[in-house]
Amino acid sequence: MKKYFTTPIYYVNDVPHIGHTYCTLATDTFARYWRKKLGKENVFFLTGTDENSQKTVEAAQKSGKPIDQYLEEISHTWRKTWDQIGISYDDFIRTTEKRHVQTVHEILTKIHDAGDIYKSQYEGLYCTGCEAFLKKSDLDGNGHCPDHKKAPQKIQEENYFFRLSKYQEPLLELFSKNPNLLRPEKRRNEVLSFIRGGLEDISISRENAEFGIPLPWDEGHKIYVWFDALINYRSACPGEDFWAGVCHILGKDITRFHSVIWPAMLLSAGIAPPAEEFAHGFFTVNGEKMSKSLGNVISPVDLTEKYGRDALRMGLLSAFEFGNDGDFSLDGFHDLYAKKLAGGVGNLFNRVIVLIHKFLEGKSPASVVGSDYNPPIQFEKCLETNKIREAIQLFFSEVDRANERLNETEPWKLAKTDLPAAEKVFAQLIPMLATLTEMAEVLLPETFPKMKKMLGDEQKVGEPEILFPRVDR
Ligand code: ME8
Repeated sequence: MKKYFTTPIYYVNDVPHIGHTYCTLATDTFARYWRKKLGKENVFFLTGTDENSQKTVEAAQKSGKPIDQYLEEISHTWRKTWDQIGISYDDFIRTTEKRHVQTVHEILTKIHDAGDIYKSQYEGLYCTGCEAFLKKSDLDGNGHCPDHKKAPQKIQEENYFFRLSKYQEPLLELFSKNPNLLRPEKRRNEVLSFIRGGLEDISISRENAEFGIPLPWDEGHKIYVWFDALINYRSACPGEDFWAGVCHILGKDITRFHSVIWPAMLLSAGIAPPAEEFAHGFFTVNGEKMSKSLGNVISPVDLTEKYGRDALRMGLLSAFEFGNDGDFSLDGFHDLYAKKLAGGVGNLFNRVIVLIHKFLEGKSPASVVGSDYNPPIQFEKCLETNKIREAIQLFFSEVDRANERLNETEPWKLAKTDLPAAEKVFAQLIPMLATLTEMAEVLLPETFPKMKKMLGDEQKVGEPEILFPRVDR
C-alpha cells in the first residue's frame, strides 16, 4: 500500500500564518504516522505554492518587484517557513514550474479532446480575493463580496467553458461509491446538496489576464487559476501506485473546488478521481477572525522560536477537533506548554531518569511490564481516521497516568527501605515511557530523539535532559 498526502498549495500574496500552518502540520502528522507504519518509501507528502493568480500580480506590484523576482523570493519564504517548523514534505511544487505547466497542458488537452470545453460569451462578477465568480445572491447588502468587503469586477468576454453540468450524475455516483471522497460527514453533505442543486458549466479562461498559463489550443487565453492549481496534485504525483492512495487535506473553504470541480476534471480526462479528501475547520484567534487589519495574525515562526516546534504542533492540533471550527488563544497555548508539555511530559521523563540514576546507578530496571499496564491501542485507529486531537489526548492521558503512578508509589521514598520494590515501580514506568516515545515519533518529532536517548537501552538509561525549558508568558 502507498499513501500520497497533499496540502492545498497556498497563495503567495502573503507569508504563512498559523491557519496555513494548521493544515500543513495536520498533513505532516498523517505523513509521519504512515511512514512509521508503511516505511518511508511508501509515503509521499506534497505541499507548494499557487502562483498563477491575480493576487500574485497585485502583491508583486505592491512590493515594487518584477513578478518573477517576487515569486522567487516569496515561494522561498514559504518553503523556508515549513523547514523552520519541521514539516517533512517530500516535494514542494510551484505552479510556475515547467513540470506543472506541462501537466496542465496534458490534462487540458484531454478534457478538450473529450468534448468538454466550448467557447461562449461570459458575463459575470469576479472576486479576485476569492479567485472565483460570484452570483448576485452571494453579495452582501452593499453589493460587496462578504469575505473580502470589495465589489466584484464585472467581466464580459469570450471565455472557454468546462461542461461541469455534464458531471452532475457521475459525481453523485462517485460519492455513493466512495465514502472517503470528502469527510467529515458535514462537509460531504454540504457538497452533495450543492451537486444535487444543479451544476452549471464554469468559465475556465480569461482573455485579458496578465499572468497565468496559456491554454494549449488558444495562447491568447490564460487558464483560470483554480483550473490550473488543482492539477498540481498530478504534476508532482510520484506514480500511479501513489495516486491510488492519494489523500487531499484541505480547509472547509475550498471543498467545492476539490470535491466537485476536481473530480469532474479528472473524470473528463480519464484519470481516477481522488481516493480520499478531508476538510478541516477554521479557527479564530481569541474569538476573532484572523486579519491584517485587526493585527491578530500570528506567525508560526515566532511561536516556534519561543516555544519550540513540538509546542506549535501540540498547541494548534489539540486546540479543537480536526474537522470542526474552533478557537486558538495565546494564553491557552502557553498553558498547554507549561502544564502538559513542560509540567507533564518533560517532568515525567526527567523525574524517572533522575531517580533511576540516583537509586539504580542508571541501570535499566528489568522490564517486567506490570500486569495492569495496557498501552493505548486506539492511538493508531485515531490517526487512521483523522482524529488527531484524540490521538494527542491519548498521549497526554498516558503521561498523566505515568505521573500519577509515580506520585502514588513514591519510589524515591520506597528506595530507601525496599530497593527491589522501587526497582519494580521503575520497571513498570519504563514501558510507559517507551510507549510515549513511540507516540512522540509521530506527534513530537523534535522531542522524540531526546526521549529515545533518555530511555537508553536494555542496560542503561540515558542522561536526564530538560525536554521543555521554562518559557515566560
Ligand atoms: O485557497 N483556520 O490558498 P490559501 C484554519 N490557493 N485553516 C486556515 C485558516 C484558518 N483561520 N486560514 C487559512 C487557497 N487556512 C488556494 C488553494 S489548492 C489546489 C489551491 C488554511 O492560501 C485552510 O487549509 O487561501 C485553507 O483551505 C487554506 O489555508 C487556504 O489557503
